[in-house]
Order: sequence, then C-alpha cells, then structure tokens
Amino acid sequence: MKDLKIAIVVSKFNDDITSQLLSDATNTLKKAEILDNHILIYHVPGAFEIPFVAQVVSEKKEVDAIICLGSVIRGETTHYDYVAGECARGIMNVSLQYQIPVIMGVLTTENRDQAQKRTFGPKGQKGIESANAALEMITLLKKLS
Ligand code: INI
Repeated sequence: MKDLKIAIVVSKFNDDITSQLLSDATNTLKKAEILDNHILIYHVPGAFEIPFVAQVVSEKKEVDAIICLGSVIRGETTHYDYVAGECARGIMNVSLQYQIPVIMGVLTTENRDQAQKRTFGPKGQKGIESANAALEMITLLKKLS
C-alpha cells in the first residue's frame, strides 16, 4: 500500500458534513498504510465542480484512484437535481474515460438529517466506505491487468 497515491476531491458546500467525510476517508487511508504525502486533497466550492477537478487530476496520471466527497441536499428548487445529477454523471465519465477508479462519495439526500446519518452513522459512514471502495478497486484493477 505504501506505493499507492490517492487523490481526494472534496466540496466545501455543506462543510459540516464534508469535513467529516474528509477526515474519515483520510484516516481510513492512513490506517491502510497510505503515506501522508501520497494523499492529495483538493477542495472545490460545491459538488458541481467535483468532476472537473477529478478530470484534471486524472489527466496527470499520477494517482491510483480518486475519491470524490460531497453532500448535495435537496432544497425547494430543482437546483438539487442538476447538481446531484451532473456530479454523478461527471464522476462516471471521468472514471470510464481515464480508466481509473473514481469513487462516488457524494451523498445525495432529501434533507440534512439523512446526510448526517450517512456520515456519522447509524446509516453508514460514507467517508470510510469511500476510502475502502477506492482500495478495493485498486486491488481489483491490479488483478485484472
Ligand atoms: N453544492 C453542493 O455541494 N451541495 C448542495 O446541496 C448544493 N445546493 O443545494 O445548491 C450545491 N450547490 C452549489 C453547486 O455545487 C456549485 O458550487 C455552484 O452552483 C457553483 O457552480
């Protein structure tokens, strides 16, 4: 694991949620013996900006996986649908185009309570799950190549 490099692209919007996702993801990677200076963290304003930065990072071909972290909470407008939909689509596009695991650690929830339960428990801990998904995908890719 010591030779692996992993990028994390994390949005600042709903920072009470995303800062926890980030600390859980980085701690999980460190527990898996990923070196501190092999975890590259990029902050973006909101989930909508995540795919662009993930694409720029992918183009450099310097990391083994990218973990995208964010929290999109449905408000009273259709803005949610655009932000959540385009974020998910963009993440998948980058993964397929550059053949690199790009993990969808972006919560899309009806309300803040749901987001909190999927971040802090008991309905999950998305930061930990996302880091583990990245490690699992890297291992799988090594087997396939
Ligand atoms: N960005 C989020 O990450 N989560 C949200 O819930 C959200 N809502 O609800 O509006 C959100 N909007 C900002 C968006 O991601 C962009 O940063 C903004 O539109 C500028 O492009």
